[in-house]
Amino acid sequence: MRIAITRQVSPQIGQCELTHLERQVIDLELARRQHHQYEEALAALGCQVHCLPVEPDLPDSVFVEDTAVVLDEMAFITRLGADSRKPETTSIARALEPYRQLYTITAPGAVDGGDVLCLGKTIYVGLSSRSNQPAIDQMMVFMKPYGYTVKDVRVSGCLHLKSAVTQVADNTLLINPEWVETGIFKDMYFIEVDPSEPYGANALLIGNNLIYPSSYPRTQRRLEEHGLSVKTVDVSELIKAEGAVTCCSLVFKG
Ligand code: CIR
Repeated sequence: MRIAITRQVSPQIGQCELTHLERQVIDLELARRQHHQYEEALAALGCQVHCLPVEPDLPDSVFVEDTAVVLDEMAFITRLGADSRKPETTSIARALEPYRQLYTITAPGAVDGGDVLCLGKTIYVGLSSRSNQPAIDQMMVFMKPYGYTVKDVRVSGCLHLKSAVTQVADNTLLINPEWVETGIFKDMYFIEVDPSEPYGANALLIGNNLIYPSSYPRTQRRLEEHGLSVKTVDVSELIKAEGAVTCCSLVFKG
């Protein structure tokens, strides 16, 4: 069984962290409806959705992906790069404890889960404004006994590694080559975002299906032309908070 941990949208989402986007008004009720539809899409694809209570004082707490990385054998709790987000991990550690042995990134390490792309036994970590080398060094120590290799990746122009590249099929990546170099990903086939949709590289793969924002129709067409099964969700309000689809859940085998 697949479990998806999510968290309700905070009433403070309008005060979220922003790095590459200008602040726009976020319609809270619409954001909540969209988030609920996202949860319904996860459930329709067979996930058991475990929605954590709202964190009223943590504007970005809907973006649970950044708080942990859950692998089949273990999980680690991140130390978030933005100070305003650091308290988000406490409740996530509690929620994950029943499922996995937990390790915790400590200072001076900092990493957001959005920077961690797991492809089989290779873990790619974006060196972004949120994630640093000391965190990568700690991850190497945690993960080596489980047979994982950790590789750092330079990203520029976007918030996280997974803003620039995500897995969309067994050996296929959806990528914005302006933000990350393709050469580091060995033996992978690439689908590039449509150049008019730079933010379109973030797709959430559940089994053989993709959850994908309806905001990027041209890239969506490219995915479908490759025979991929795409279920779209409207997450326009979460996009204004510099989020997308991977960032709103932690999905793992229960
Ligand atoms: C932030 O800047 O941290 C949030 N406003 C957006 C985080 C999105 N997370 C993700 O894509 N993994």
